[in-house]
Amino acid sequence: MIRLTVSALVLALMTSTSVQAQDAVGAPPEQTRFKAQVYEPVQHDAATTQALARFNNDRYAMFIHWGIYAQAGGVIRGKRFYGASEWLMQRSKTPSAEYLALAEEFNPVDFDAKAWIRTIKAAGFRYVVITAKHHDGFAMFKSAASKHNIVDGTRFGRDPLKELAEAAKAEGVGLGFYYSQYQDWTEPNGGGNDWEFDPKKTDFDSYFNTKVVPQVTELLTNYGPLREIWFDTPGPMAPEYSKRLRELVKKLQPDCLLNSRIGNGLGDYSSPSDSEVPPASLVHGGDWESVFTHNRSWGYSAFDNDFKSTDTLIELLATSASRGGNFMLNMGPDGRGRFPEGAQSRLLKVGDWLKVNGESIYGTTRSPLPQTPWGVATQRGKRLYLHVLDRPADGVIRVPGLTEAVTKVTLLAGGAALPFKQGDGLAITLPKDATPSDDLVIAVDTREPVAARRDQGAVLSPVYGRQPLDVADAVLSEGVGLEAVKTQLSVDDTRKYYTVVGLDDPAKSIAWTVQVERPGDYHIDLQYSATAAQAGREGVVEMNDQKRAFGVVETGKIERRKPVFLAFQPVGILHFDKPGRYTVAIRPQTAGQELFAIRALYLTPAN
Ligand code: H79
Repeated sequence: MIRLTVSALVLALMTSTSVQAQDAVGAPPEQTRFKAQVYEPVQHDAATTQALARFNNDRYAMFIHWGIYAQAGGVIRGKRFYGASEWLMQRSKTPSAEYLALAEEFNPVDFDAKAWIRTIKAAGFRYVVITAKHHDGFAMFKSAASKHNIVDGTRFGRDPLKELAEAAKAEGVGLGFYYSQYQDWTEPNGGGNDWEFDPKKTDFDSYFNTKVVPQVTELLTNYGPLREIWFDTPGPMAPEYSKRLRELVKKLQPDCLLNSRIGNGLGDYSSPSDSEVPPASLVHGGDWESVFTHNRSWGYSAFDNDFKSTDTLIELLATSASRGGNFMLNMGPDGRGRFPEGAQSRLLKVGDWLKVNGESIYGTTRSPLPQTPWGVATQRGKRLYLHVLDRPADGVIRVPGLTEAVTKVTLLAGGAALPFKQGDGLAITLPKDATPSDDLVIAVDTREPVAARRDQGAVLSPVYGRQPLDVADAVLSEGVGLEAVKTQLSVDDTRKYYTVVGLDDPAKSIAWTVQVERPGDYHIDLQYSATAAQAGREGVVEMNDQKRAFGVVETGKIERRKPVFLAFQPVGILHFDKPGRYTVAIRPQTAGQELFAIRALYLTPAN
């Protein structure tokens, strides 16, 4: 099971999936670091506020990437392109006429809207967002604005979005559409196709008026009420276009939500980077929806069966909910209109888990607790849900500092009461026969709602392994700032993590509070990257009067679209002589260069 804190990111460096949309178009090619986004509550009009209440109640959504790229499945002219199959045309620099020939073969005779919606419902998804038009410009719906649409341009001749809208409505599943509003590779005036069209001659205004406006109007007029329009890659699109799009959508359907990728700060809710759940410490409220794809491609890829396990999906869902956000999971149906078996079987298992444990996800609010080593929490009034993702060796789940009177503790699955003690916090004993692979959910009922205590610091205990302290969770002294870095995992797959800038003087530091459960020793390891100029810089890890000095080694530069190499450097041992709260800090020993680009400090029991 992958923890979503830093340990997951470490694993992700070698294994995982995704791409970052915001900088797909428009970001300077040399940019390697990005502003860290903070999630804050925002004021909205009444219709939007109401729609967001439902959005936050839903928590779990299905994302579907389906287009004529599914027919190719990642292969063109006999050559395989790894990763995002919906980018096939761009990756292979195929001219429009040749790419659009895929439409002549595309005939998804196995498409069955009712069966799709049945699966979506059984899998526990509350709404579904499907690609109406991706960057390739081919519309998966009947459109008068472009002949490149599934009804007029394929022998299939049906409108799958219409059929899906009807089936979704009948089953009470919400519907939304993905629409690529800037990139359109088969339109000479659309964005993104520099292999065929001269960007200097692109008349974006004409494209916007003759295709985007009419198609978005069709989508909001012909398919009933929509939950959201999911725009993507605004690139360099001017604010007036985002504004016009927003006004158009809200005029036609005032309660249709818009994601932040409409561009220019005009969305109703935030879309973090593709495949990112924001760090808990950066979420101060607000509305957001994380998107992940089940394997490594968003569209169907014939040679990608790397589907995330059921446990990982539940963990992503629970972690998003614990931070107050939605989890939208993508899958790419194939050229015949079938959900890949490897995806479907796992999705249905998540659905089975939700049938028993859905109460801990739907309609919950974010965790009031600080980082806990056993997993994450969600809340509903006077009930707290503890998602046990990593079972402690001694089978005791501790919630330090929980002072509200606990009336009852039960296992959500089956409802068995669990023994607990309340003193200095809450300690719950897990049943011995619990299956290790389950995401066990424990319901804790309290007399008063558990109050927010997110700043109490991470828990250190010898019953857990290594405890990551992420820089996103650190207290930064004045002059030190948080930034995001992207590391390339594979050809088209990046992962975001955080680092700090400005750590260049002994007066500056980054620090974490930790809550020590039992006295003991902990090994320190530092995870960072450093350039040749930073090699040999000296720093110190401090805790009270214990100081552990270290020297920095070179790992290499952070370069766009390349893997970032990270040192994992042992520094020494810290001794905590009694239970309680401690501050662990890092500072440079001398003024000069930045010390390093640190990502996390790890503390590992060292008895
Ligand atoms: O729709 C899915 C992606 O196709 C879309 N967002 C999700 C939801 C997306 N658009 N842009 N990006 C993701 C980021 C693009 C990254 C790129 Fe590349 C890196 C473009 C060119 C280099 C990856 C690798 C895609 C083509 C090659």
